[in-house]
Amino acid sequence: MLKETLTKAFSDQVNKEFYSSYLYLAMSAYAEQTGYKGIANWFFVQAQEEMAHAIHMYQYIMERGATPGFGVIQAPPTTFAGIHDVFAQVLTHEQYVTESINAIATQTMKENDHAGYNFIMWYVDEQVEEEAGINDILAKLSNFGDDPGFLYSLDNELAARVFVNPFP
Ligand code: OFO
Repeated sequence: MLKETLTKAFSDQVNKEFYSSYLYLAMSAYAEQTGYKGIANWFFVQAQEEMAHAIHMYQYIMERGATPGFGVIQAPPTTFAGIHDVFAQVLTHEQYVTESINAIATQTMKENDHAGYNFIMWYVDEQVEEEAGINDILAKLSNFGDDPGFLYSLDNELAARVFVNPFP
């Protein structure tokens, strides 16, 4: 059975994953309302992924015989200072999530919970991928973000993203 301390850590993380989903939905709405339908799609897919993370982690707590804790999910910001600002805020948020996931990994090691460690390592890798993807978009925005032609092609590129359930 998952220890109480780890149950709390995993439950808090479930809340953060739900918040991430909510944040990306707000970003999707902003992008759509400012005319970037492809970027809105990218955020919508991201919101679905975060929801999948939350549910996956919730199910893991249950599978380990523990009772998940529930809390308030904070309201996300809804106004942004442009597309570059949105992605800059995504990076800051994902760095915060990475720290949180790493702290859980450390805690599972300290508490000798090998199964929990194994579970959370998927998320450690996932955060590396997520940060790399955002850094890539941010680098392009820094280099070419003032060019409307680039923003048009970025919007088209991000329109192609499709949700694939990471835990089928
Ligand atoms: Fe759940 O991966 Fe980002 O936050």
